[in-house]
Amino acid sequence: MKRHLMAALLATSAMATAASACEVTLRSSDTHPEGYPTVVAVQEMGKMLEERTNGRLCIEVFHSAQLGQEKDTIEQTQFGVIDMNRVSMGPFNNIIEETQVVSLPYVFRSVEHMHNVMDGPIGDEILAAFEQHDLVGLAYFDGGSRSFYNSQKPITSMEDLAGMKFRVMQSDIFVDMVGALGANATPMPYGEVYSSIQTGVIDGAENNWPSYESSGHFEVAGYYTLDQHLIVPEVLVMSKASFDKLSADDQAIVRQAAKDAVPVMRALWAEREKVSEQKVRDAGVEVITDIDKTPFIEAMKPVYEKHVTSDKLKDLVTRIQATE
Ligand code: BDP
Repeated sequence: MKRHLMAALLATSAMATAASACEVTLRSSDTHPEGYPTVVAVQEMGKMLEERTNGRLCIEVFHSAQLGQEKDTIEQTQFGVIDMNRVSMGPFNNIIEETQVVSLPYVFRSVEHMHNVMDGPIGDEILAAFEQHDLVGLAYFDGGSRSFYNSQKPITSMEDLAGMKFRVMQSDIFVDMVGALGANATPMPYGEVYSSIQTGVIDGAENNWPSYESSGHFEVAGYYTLDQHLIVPEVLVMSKASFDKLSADDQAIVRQAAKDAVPVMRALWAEREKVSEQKVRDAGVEVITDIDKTPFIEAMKPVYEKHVTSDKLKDLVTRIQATE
């Protein structure tokens, strides 16, 4: 934490001189590299802000985990050291109860179903839950669907996963999800996954096409099985401390610009999924598409039983499942 805090503070002072054209430059964190859909979408949001506030507000995106790994940057955003953060909902699970329901395996039937839920009242309700945790939920971004990849062998059924070691995002739900499939989960920061696969500390991980490609994980884990166990939305949040410093007018402009960045992000995402898939296929990755998801879905029962216990979460899950 301390090291990251230092890095963030140094970046802050560097920004103060570099972005002198803007009255306030909001520092936004992203683990992904320059050109990744989430990074570009927040940069586009920044352009909207600058235009709509006549240069009063700008955004600088610190991509490629320059400000640290997600668990730490989330803390820093809660403290107001970082102004904005684009993160998967997964790392929020252990902090904000409501985010757990959208991180449950197979809770969404499709990306379209996820959009319908997140674009409606349930999505708004979950965004509002961030406020009790020193964060302002601004908008949801796409994260496609996540599937397992590994360095050892083609996985064609649940049985093939037995005893294998997979990295998961730092959330108890994902640890239990992997356990319920008969494999072992190792929660670790995204930035450590490449070398951990390379050195054999883990056999693989799980992610969507763009992350599998941009992280280079496909270079060290050449078997990708499209079991699509998770469709976890991503979220753009702002530090409540930073948000509260803005005038009511500027707060409204920030909220609107975030919403307006969503269609930009979705278009970029759809395109990048295809490009990333092609790139890893061209690199010779073995992609297993013929997989029966039914046993995977059935194996998730104990995960739901363990994690969906409060009335609030039960109600949310029921409403998600009832959404078209
Ligand atoms: C990517 C998400 C990113 C997560 C990463 C992970 O966009 O927010 O950090 O997965 O697996 O798909 O940690």
